[in-house]
Amino acid sequence: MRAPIDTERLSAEIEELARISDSPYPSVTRVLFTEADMRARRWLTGRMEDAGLAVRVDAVGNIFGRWEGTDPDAAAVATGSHTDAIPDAGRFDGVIGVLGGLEAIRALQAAGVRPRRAIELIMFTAEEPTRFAFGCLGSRVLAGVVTPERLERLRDAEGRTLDDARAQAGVSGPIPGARLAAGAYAAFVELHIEQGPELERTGVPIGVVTAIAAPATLRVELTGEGGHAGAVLMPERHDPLVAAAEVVQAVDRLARASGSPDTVGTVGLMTLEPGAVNSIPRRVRMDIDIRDTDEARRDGVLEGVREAARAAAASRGVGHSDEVLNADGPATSDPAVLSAIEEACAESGLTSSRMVSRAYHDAVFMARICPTAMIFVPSAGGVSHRPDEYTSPEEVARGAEVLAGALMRLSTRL
Ligand code: HGY
Ligand code: MN
Ligand code: MN
Repeated sequence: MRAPIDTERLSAEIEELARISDSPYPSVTRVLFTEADMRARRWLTGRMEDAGLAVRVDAVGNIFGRWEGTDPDAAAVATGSHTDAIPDAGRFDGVIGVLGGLEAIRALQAAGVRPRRAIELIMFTAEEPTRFAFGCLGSRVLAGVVTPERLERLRDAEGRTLDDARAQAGVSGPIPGARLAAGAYAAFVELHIEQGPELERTGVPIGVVTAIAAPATLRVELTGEGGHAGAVLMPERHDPLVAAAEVVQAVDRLARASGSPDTVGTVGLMTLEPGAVNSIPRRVRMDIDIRDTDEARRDGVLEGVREAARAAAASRGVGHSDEVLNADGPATSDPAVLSAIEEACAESGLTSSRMVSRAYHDAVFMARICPTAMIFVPSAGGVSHRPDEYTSPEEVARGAEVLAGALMRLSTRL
């Protein structure tokens, strides 16, 4: 049974949500609990309610829309993704997993399906690390893999805590209470854009994700005396930005030298103080993203970067501190969920190919608590985290159709 996806409605919703943003269309910026994020959350809640879903919000702001099944004692099947977006990003990342999941549920409803297991649509809080330099915040809490102490240490750029942000958003309750009980879900499937070039290059419409690369974030702080850019002569200088430049080079060099193309290293965020053209920097803070499909290899590069930063600081006579903000294992998909996805592809007459995800997703942490897998659809030019990110309405609809097929199978099987 192929569920009838309403391609126009789904595309119109993606375009409508894209305009709830702190940057002008087609750029999307939607950071945790900002006014744009809150508007998007209200808009989505309305769409979930219009579809007859029972909506709840947990203590960290994850939003759940539940379609009851015929067996109230059976563990639900879940799907979902995120609607938050890093600054100046695209309109499909995360969004197609939330709106595609909503459309899959509506299509199953329209087809007269009565799932045995309830189906829950989840919009996860803060999949992006933008506000608190800690990605997948909502799914980590659901999986119970983050300690209260770690959450208490989170600070945003203005020094506000997660509790400050929750209060600002009207989200309350004890966060440990949001942790899902073991067996809360029978399965989880996430639809997402590939954010890479593989599917477009091969002309395959659906990717079936077998594993998700292991992400890590290292924060390095370098400090120096600073001083007047004209008055302090070069031999007297201890400039942390010059040391930071050596760290940036080390990240690139060590990632390229790992022996595998699956290792990536990026310095995506750097702040310096005081930030005046005629003042020698006093403090530099760098957040460094290091990933690999192989966790041990990732950790080898991570330690190499830490050592390179210590050496650069010593050679430049500047202060050094670092913190591993997160170092997560890779996720492996569940065979039964992979089969449900591939059966749905076959039923829809769509070819598919198995692949790994180089981006991380909430599925990384859902895989800790239930059988999980992902469905990818192509990204034009492999582009993502840019306003020109693009996936056509037909490609998104194919992903939603396969998702509907997989959810139907998973929600009716024992
Ligand atoms: O960075 C990632 O892989 C994801 O897009 N947050
Ligand atoms: Mn992203
Ligand atoms: Mn994403």
